[in-house]
Amino acid sequence: MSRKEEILARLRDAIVNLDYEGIRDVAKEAIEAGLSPYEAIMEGMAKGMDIVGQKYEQGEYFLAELIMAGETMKEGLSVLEPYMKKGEIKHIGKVVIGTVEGDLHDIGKNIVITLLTASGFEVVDLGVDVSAEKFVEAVRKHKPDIVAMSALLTTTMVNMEKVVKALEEAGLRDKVKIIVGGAPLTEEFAKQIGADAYGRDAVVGVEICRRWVSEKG
Ligand code: B1M
Repeated sequence: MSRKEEILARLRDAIVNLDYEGIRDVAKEAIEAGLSPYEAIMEGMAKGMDIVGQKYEQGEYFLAELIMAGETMKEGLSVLEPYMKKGEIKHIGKVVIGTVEGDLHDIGKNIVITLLTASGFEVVDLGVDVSAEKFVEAVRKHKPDIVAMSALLTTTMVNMEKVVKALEEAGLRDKVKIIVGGAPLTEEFAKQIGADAYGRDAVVGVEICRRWVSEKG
């Protein structure tokens, strides 16, 4: 196993083992060893989150462990995020983003925000449990190029369609591109609800957003 693989495995394990105290040191080590913060997040910590989800499904972990895993991930991110920020940034576009109504998961959304910001986007974060009305209000107020939505529950992903419909009813649908993301989603689902794209992960999502603003010119 290479040094890089070893550190990625330790980042993954820190999440799986809910090592809130230890993850900061592993994250620092990752940076010192020359790993990019992106790969530390996507190839290390996010892989650990998948395993935590499986353990929860299998009844080995419970809600308390999910909460602790979330907090451990945030702790690791707090070390890595400063290395992703650029100095003076000229904004290339504006994104309004939120986790949809009924859904409190925000780790994936926050990673997307970090990557968008690092890529030069101005981001308006509406937070979690965001209603269709709030999305519409934010589009009116901030006039973004892109609306991004996140959902982690099969019971809340349906609320994404409500946002698309509400934007249509408000006459704002053709003013923005819409991208959706989150573990239970698929490309097909995104098409079905009338979104313009599905972000399989944060990196792909941000690439799509970059392409859209560069096409716009
Ligand atoms: Co929850 N939870 N949870 N949870 N939780 C899941 C989602 C679940 C799959 C676990 C499981 O059963 N295996 C399951 C959903 C089952 C289902 O719907 N079919 C579940 C459940 C059931 C629940 C509760 C109902 C549990 C309960 O109360 N009994 C409850 C619901 C609360 C609510 O929202 N109303 C709940 C609560 C929680 C916590 C609060 C404890 C905590 C969240 C903490 C937080 O977010 N601040 C939590 C956690 C941590 C998880 C798991 C373990 C991890 C989620 C995560 O952060 N993943 C999760 C299992 C899993 O997903 N494997 C689970 C890491 C993150 C980086 O990935 O968010 O997918 P993700 O984001 C990715 C991509 O999807 C994409 O980019 C990100 C980075 O690559 N992406 C976008 C996301 N949004 C995007 C937007 C874009 C582009 C890309 O636009 C540009």
